[in-house]
Order: sequence, then C-alpha cells, then structure tokens
Amino acid sequence: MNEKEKTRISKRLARHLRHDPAAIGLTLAPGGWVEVTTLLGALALTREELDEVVETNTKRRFAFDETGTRIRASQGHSVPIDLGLPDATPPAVLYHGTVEKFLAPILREGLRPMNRHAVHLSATVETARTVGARRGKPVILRIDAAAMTATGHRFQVSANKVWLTASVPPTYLTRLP
Ligand code: HQG
Repeated sequence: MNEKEKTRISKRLARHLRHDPAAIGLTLAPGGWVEVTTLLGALALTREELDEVVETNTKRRFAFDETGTRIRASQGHSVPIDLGLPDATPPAVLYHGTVEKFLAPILREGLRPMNRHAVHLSATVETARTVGARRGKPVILRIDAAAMTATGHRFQVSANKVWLTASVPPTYLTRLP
C-alpha cells in the first residue's frame, strides 16, 4: 500500500472511530471499541490492510484490544465515550500547541476540550509545535502540570502517549517566548 492510500484509510478510521461511527452504521461499544470484522465490512478493507495502517501510523492513532478482535482510536474523540483510562501522574511540565488567534480566549478562560472530550497535551515542545502548526504559525503554551496535580486535577495518558485532562485553568498556563 502506498503512503497516500494509508493516509486516506487513516483519515477514514479517525473520522468513524472518533467522530461519526453512525455514518457507516457503526456503534461504539463502551470504551470506544468496535469489532474488527464489523469495521472491515463497513469500510471494505481487508485485515491485512487494516493491520498495515495501524502498525505504520505515525501517531499510533488506533489500537487493537488484547485479543486483536476489537479496535478503537486511542484518543481524539468527539463522541461521548469513556476511554476508561486510569489516572496517571504527568511530567511536571506539559505543552500545548495552538495559534495566535486562540490565545486571548485561552488566557482568559483556560484550555477547554472544544469539540473533543479532553484537552490534549504533549510531553515535548516538538510535538506541541507540530499540533499547533496544523492551524498556522504555532504558539506554545507551557502547562504547570505539577501544580495542577497538586490541586486535584486529574490526568490520563492515551496508548499513544497523549496527555488528557478535562480543562486547564489560565493560572497554570504560560506562553513560551
Ligand atoms: C483551541 C490531532 C479558544 C486549542 C493533534 C486548539 C492532537 C481554544 C483548538 C489532537 C480554547 C481545538 C488534538 C479556548 C482550546 N478558546 N480556543 N478556551 N481552548 N482552544 O483539534 O489540541 O492528527 O480539538 O488550542 O495532533 O489542536 O487528529 O485540539 O487549537 O494530538 O490524531 O481549540 O488532534 O491529532 O482543536 O489537537 P483540537 P488540538 P490527530
């Protein structure tokens, strides 16, 4: 399979496993899981094609369960599912990449999940920069995750190492120069 084809399939998987399962007749089970056989039928894919996309996906967006019979997106959902991830202690500092035009509302009201069901944070500036660059010139925010943890904010980490939290109040945010 060439890169273009893999990207096309990855985008379809992201759309249906995160945002719009109903469009291809899927229902997400608790945790966001779908039966692999159902998904293959709905997207007219072979198991080999699906395996190749899952294994080679740069951001490891999708993961099978331990039996290999179910699959889900590891994060990024807009549909209201509970990933069932345990709380985890984040590194003392996390980062979020955004763009200038969102900065004023973010510094006023904090980071909010917007259409997704958690705020997505990165352990490295590089990743945050890539996330922000999807929308234009990236602006990087530093999050005092240690202080958030100390005041009872909860964090989870997805299978592909994205840090998730419900919201980040402005007091924990600093813009990196
Ligand atoms: C901004 C991609 C105004 C926030 C990426 C962001 C990531 C606010 C946008 C993953 C705000 C939401 C998630 C507030 C936050 N006022 N704007 N109070 N709070 N925002 O796409 O973090 O390739 O839902 O800064 O790489 O950009 O899809 O979140 O710009 O990992 O796998 O509102 O999606 O991964 O945008 O990206 P998003 P995100 P995939």
